[in-house]
Amino acid sequence: MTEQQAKARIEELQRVLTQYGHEYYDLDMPTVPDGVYDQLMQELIQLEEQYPSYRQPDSPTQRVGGAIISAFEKVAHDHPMLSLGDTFSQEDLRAFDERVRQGIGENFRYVCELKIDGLAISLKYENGVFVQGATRGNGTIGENITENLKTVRSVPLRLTKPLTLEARGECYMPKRSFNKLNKERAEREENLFANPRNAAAGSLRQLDPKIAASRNLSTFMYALGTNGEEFGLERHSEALDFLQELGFRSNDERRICHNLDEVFAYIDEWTEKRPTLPYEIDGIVIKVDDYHQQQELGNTVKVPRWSIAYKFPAEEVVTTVLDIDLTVGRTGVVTPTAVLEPVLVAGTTVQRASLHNEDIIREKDIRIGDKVIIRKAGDIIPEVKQVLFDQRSEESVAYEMPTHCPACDSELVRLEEEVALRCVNPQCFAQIAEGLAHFVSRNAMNIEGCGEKVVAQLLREGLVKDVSGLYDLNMEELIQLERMGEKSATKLLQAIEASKENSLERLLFGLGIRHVGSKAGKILAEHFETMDALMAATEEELTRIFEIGEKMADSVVTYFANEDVQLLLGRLREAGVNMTYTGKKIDRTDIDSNFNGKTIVLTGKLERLTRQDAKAKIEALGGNVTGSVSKKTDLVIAGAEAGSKLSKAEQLGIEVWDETRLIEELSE
Ligand code: 0OW
Repeated sequence: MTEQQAKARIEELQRVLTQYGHEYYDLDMPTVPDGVYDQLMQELIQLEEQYPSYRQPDSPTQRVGGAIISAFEKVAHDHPMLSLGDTFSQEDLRAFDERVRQGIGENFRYVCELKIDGLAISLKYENGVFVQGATRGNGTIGENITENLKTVRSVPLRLTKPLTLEARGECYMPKRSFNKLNKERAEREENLFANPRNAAAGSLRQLDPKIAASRNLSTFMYALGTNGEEFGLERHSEALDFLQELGFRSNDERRICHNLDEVFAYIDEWTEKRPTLPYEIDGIVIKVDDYHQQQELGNTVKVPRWSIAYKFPAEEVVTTVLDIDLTVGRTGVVTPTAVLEPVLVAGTTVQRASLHNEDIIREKDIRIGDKVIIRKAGDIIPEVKQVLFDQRSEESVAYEMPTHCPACDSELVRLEEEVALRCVNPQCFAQIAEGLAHFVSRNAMNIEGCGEKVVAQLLREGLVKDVSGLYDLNMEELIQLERMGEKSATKLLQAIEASKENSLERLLFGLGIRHVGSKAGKILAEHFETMDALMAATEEELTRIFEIGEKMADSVVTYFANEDVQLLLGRLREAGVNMTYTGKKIDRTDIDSNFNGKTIVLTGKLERLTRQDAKAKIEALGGNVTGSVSKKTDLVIAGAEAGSKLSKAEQLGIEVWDETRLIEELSE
């Protein structure tokens, strides 16, 4: 390919991938399969690496997320990023309004905006090109998070005009993305984010931009770094329009208000409509619109005098702790939960609130019978905020955590460095029941008609001892269960039979391997393709997979080393449960490359490519990188100090390339 051809190809790919990206991310209507998008992106990344002078700052490759960094550097803001004074009532707002009148008289107007519940950011542009993104930090010094913000699609990489300016706004996580993220974390038994604000902040503070890229963050911009005089702007409302013209997102719900009554009407309207928004807001921001009047009123060290925030009241209600329930999860963790007198909080009836662990109960001294304040201020999970001690009855006694499992009565243990209490009895009824319920659940083996009640009966009647027992069930046994007629029994048996055809990732997720959620299950299934290959995988091979960390690798190796697990898998295999990956392989037949359709193993140390890059490049050209050398392997790439895999390849007469040959072939 000549340089001219490369230049033309790069421009073509930048245009096409920008269009595909817009369809996928903004319109949610992709017109090409993911595989083709990925392959074209890999081609563009590679061509831009070879011809960096043609890499545009707004190339779609800049959205993917660059190298992992070790820490964020500090950056000083050109002008302090002020925060906002808070008000909580109409009375407070009247006082603010009075102060404004004293300062600038009667002839002014407000702009009201929704107060986005995210993280304040600063975006700097030179001649229209995005050059630096930063957090607000303490208002004077922030953190440089440019690489992470490049992956946020609503952050323009190039403005519609070649201007040099700073824009300020809020980066947030939409509710839908927040719920999806927490669901995935719950499956991996990772702790949940309490609210979208924490999730957005946590995402932007990741040192690996690829993680930020996966979190589907967005922005609403609401100010310029200066007061916009250099652009001839005279009021804040014009600045919001100006930002939109330049390519930023600013919130369309803003409204000009000529007096406090209009402000109160706006607040009432959005107090009502708040739950319908696709993002969290925690109040309303009121600003004097005219820039000169803002300057007349000025700022204190921390906050403007020309703007104020009205915060929605934190939803707090009082109710009674009727009992403290203990649930035993599928991994044996015993979680205390307060059973409450049902009460309405932020639009939902709350009857339970997790008490998390014994330390929390001690710290707040929560007892059965206590009157407590329940809180749900923007946080999704209601929590017991505090006990009303003055209403405590004389005979109430401190709550004692149980010493034995409420389900199987075996002694509870507290593993070192853990706060949680655990039941470690592998035969514990509650754990097996939870495990079985998980196995049949929708995202796992998807066996319909096998709800909690059926599971509990199957265990209690001794019809099932573990998940493989499902495949031995027959009609006679099932119809003796309560509320199980002939029809539902037949449907259940059909669902169990059908589940044998599931692709491997469903089985892996259903087995409930610690830290292996549905996403990790898919990654492992796609990579190893068969249960046997996965069972034989070493920790080193596992951690080489980009998304698999130490913790998960260790948990997988430990799991498959366990005798009982091997017996269980034997019974499942015996029952005819499918143990190979049958998910859709990305169709790459149209790629003309000598990697296409080949099974390739990477071994030893690569000097010029990282292993992830090599894997990505090979896969983009239709190759399939697996972890272990077998008769099925077509090619082994051996870097420095290659070990047993190289010798196995030589024994099996498999073609071996060194890294130089790989790079030559990749740049074909
Ligand atoms: N969160 C918001 C928001 C907004 C700034 C400008 C000068 C002082 C406050 O939606 N719509 N408008 C402003 O105006 N600030 C906002 O959020 C603030 C920024 C710093 C702390 C709050 O998040």
